[in-house]
This record gives sequence, C-alpha cells and structure tokens, in this order.
Amino acid sequence: MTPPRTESPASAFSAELLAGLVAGGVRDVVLAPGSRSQALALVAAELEASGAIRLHVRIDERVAGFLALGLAVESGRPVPVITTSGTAVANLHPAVLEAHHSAVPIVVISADRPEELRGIGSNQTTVQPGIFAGALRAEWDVVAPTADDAPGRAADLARAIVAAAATGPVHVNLQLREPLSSVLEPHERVEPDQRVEPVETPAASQQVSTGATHLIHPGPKTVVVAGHGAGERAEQLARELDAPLFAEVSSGAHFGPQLVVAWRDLLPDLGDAIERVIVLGHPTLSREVPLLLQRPGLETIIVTTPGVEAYDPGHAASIIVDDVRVEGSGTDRSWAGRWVFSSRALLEKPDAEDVAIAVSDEPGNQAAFGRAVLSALRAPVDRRDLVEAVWRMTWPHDRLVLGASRLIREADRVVPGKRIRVHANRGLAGIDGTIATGIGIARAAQSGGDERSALGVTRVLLGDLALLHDAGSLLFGAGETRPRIQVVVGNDNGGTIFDGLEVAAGTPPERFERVMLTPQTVDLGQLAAAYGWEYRRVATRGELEEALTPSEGSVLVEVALAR
Ligand SMILES: Cc1ncc(C[n+]2csc(CCOP(=O)(O)OP(=O)(O)O)c2C)c(N)n1
Ligand SMILES: [Mg+2]
Repeated sequence: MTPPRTESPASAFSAELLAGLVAGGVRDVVLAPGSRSQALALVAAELEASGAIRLHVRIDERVAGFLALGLAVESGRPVPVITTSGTAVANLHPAVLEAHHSAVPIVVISADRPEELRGIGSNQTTVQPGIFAGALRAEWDVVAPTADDAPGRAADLARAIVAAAATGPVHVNLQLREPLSSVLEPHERVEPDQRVEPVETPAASQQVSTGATHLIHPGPKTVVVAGHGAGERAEQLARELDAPLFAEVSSGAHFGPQLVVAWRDLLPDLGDAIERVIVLGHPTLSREVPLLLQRPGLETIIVTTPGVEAYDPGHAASIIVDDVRVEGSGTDRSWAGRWVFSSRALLEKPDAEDVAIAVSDEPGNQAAFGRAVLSALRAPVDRRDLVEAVWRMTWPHDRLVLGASRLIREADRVVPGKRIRVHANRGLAGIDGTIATGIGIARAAQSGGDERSALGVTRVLLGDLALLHDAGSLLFGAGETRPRIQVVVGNDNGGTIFDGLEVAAGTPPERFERVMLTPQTVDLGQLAAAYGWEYRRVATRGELEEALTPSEGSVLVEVALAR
C-alpha cells in the first residue's frame, strides 16, 4: 500500500515501516503514547483511520505488551507494539519473555535517541539495544532516518521483521531525530476490497517442522504427553498409536477417545507398565511428568516446538526430534482402554442414586429429591464446580484463557475432553498480563473474519491476585469497541496456591499470610464499576451458570471461594 505522505524523516520512515508491516500481514497494532515515538503513533492512527489496521491504545506498556501477545496468539500474525524510550521499553519485558518461551510473534518497536544523544545523560535515555537479550529471534538498532535515506530502507526492514518474527519476538529499536514528526496528509480511506492482501505468516502453533522426522513403530506400551502448545497433532498421534493421552488442559489436545484425564491418579497402578513416553509441547502443570521422564529404563522421545527450548527434565531424553511419524501397526488394544476407562470411572460423579429417587413415584422420595436439589443449588461453589461450569459453558466458537492459579491445576485434573480453544501463558507461567492477554485473544477472535468465532465469548478464568496484578488491563482505549469478554475471578483472598507448599505447614500462620498468601480485601464490584465493566457476583452453585451466560461487552464475574 502507499504510505501516507509526509516531510519529517522520522515520519517518512515510520510510514514506510508500518505500511511494510501491513503488507507483510500485520492487522493489529498496539501502542502506548510518548513523545519520542510520536511519528510511529501518528502513522498508526492514520492507518487505523484508513481501515488498514485495528489500533489498540494502552497507557501502560506492560499491558500493551500482553495485549499484543494475546492478539498474536489468536491471530498467528505478528503484532507490533510501539513505545517511547526509557522505562516504557522495560515494561514490555514480561510479555517479551513469555513470547520467547512460547514462540509468539510480537514485534517491539521502541523509539530511542539518536547516536549523538546517547551516553550524555539525556532525559529518558537508557541503553535500549540488548535490553531483551536472550529472548529475541532478531533485533535491530536502526540508525536515525534522514532526508538522504535510500528509498526502501524501511520497507526492507519491515520484510526482515516479518520473516524473523515467524517463531517469536523481535525488537526494532528505532533512533529518531528532531523533528520527531510532521503533519501527515490525511490518508484516503482504504476500502476493504482495496487492501493489500497479507502475506500469510504461519501461526506460531501451526508451524511445520523442517527438521528430522523420527519414525515410531507401535509395540512398546506408549503414552503420549501433551504439554502446553502441543496442539491437535498430539491427539492425532495418540490415536495413530492407540496410546493413552495425558493432555494438559491448555495443550490444544485435551479431547478425543485416547484422553486420560485422571492419569495422575492411575499412575501408581498402571504407570509401572509404561515403556515409552512421547512428549509434545511444554508440560508445566504436574510434578509427575518430569518424574516419569527421568524413570530409568524408559524410552523418552521429545518432539520440539519450533522456536521453543526443548523440554528435557534431568537431560533424560532418549532422543529429541522435530517431528515423529508412525509406521506399521500392532499395539495391544487393551493398553489404552485400561487407562481411558479407569479414568472415566474415577471422574464420574455418583449420581445414580439421585436419579432413582427422582424417577420414583413415592411422594416422600420426590420431596426428598426437591430438598436435595435446593440444597445443591444453595451450596457454596468450590473450585471443581467453578472450572467444570466454565468448561461446560465454553464452546468451539468461544475462547478460554486460564491464569496461573490453583484453578488451572484443578481444571487440568477434572475437566472432560472437549475440542475448544484454550490458552494459558505457560511459557513462564506468570500471574502478570492475564487479562490483557485475554482481551487480545478476544479482540482477535471476534474480529478475525471467522463468522462463528465473531459470535463467541472469551472467558478469562483467574485468581484474585492475578486479577489485581493486571487490574490496569481493565482500561480500554477511548472509543475502542469492547470485545465480548468475561473475566471470571475465583476470589479466595490471596494466593492460596501457596497453601500447598511444604513450608505452609511449618510456618506461623500470621508470617505465612503476611508474605506468601498476601491476602487482599479489594472491593471487586467497585473496581469493575471504576473501569466501566459490568459486575456479577456468585456465591452459590445455583448462581454460577447464569453469571457465565454470555452477553455483550465486558463483564467481571466474581466467584467467592473458600480458602
Ligand atoms: C509475575 C509473577 N509474580 C509472581 C508469581 C508467583 N505466583 C504464582 S501463583 C501466585 C499467586 C496466585 O494467586 P491467585 O491469582 O489469587 O490464585 P490462587 O492460587 O489463589 O488460585 C503467585 C504470586 C508468578 N507466577 N508470576
Ligand atoms: Mg487467590
């Protein structure tokens, strides 16, 4: 597309750079305001007005970073996030690290002082090149644009950015000199049918491995472990091998006939017979997986995810490969069956008796049934009720985002197989940026062109501390359309995940609470009101489903949980 016309070299370069990124497939841009980055910001505003991009404006760069992450996770496209210089850049670090460890294509574009203003104590100037060292696929410290620049310098850079971001984050540190911008010619509105067609970039989770493919022959008693980001390939592999599938709740493979939800509970009885483990994705939700992989005598095959460090606890892997292919047949059919059926039996709720009472003609029985139903509806919600209700209410056109909390672990242990889109920031499992990530996913899913997903709702299920950590993400840019989103917080007044630590038992409760549990008494209804979110509060099981019923706009659902 033709970049908007302009006079300041900073603006000219910014226009060519962003237009080049749009030509390379970029559809969403996130920015936080600042003086040094004004040229980039004003070009982005023009591109938004012309219909070429969706622009998301956030005042907090940490929020902006995670919003970009969510947009990129869902769309599979690179998402630029534009900031000014100084601490603004450092605030992107958490999202860059998460993107690095989970191979998500975010493009940091930070404005910086030109060479002559560095190292002399200039205001808001620090060493930005290398600030994300070790976490990038590529980085550029771009010399300040001048009027003598060869045409195409920024467009070449845009192409290099799109190519490098295919498997993870990149950083473009752009030196900018005064005049920091000039007034842009109002750009003609680009009608949708005139837009440049994007060069398709592969979604981070759908990349095709280019490296060695390992042949696998059925025979040994095998289990397939699907960690975060494993994707549907893991489910397919388990079927091809007729192997039990231990798929984490956010693996993208938590469904299908091979799924064994209660595998942890079955390990003591059935686990000794395992002869081979194949791991896809990045398992983070159990202690059992790393222990299993280090068991002597076991064959362990680790399948890597492009751009992500290979998962190899204890360096015990027999072999690390880019892909696997199954050749031949001959698995013992009863092997997977034993796991699958035992798991189902374990998770079934004993409701047969209730049914017998319900269908009985005895008036006494019917009254007893009525009382039982009422008391069930009035019962307080526990974690299992909450994760099961959220899971039940979520459909393929919806999205589910799980924060780092006891709740994702509970979900991982109990929810049945269902082919729905679940995301969690498990690259580093931070409690930061969960709401921003969810908003990014919601925005991308609901405006990505898929008609069904456009009608869905995104639910973010998280703990109270993760909510408060990211409260700033409740703020939307002025005039931005709010996605259909429910932030569902299990409020147990602090980080009760730490109650599971051994040290919890031996420490005086008041010390433990002060520095580990960190209880809070924030009025979440008022928080929601302050940011213009609808608020619903759930205390009993009977209120749960109604509160989770989708509606337009953004809703905060508080669910009271006991510690
Ligand atoms: C950025 C960051 N800081 C700290 C942690 C350590 N951490 C893990 S879980 C947790 C508490 C979570 O509390 P909450 O969100 O209320 O969930 P709960 O465990 O109570 O369900 C903390 C502080 C982290 N993972 N990420
Ligand atoms: Mg909590």
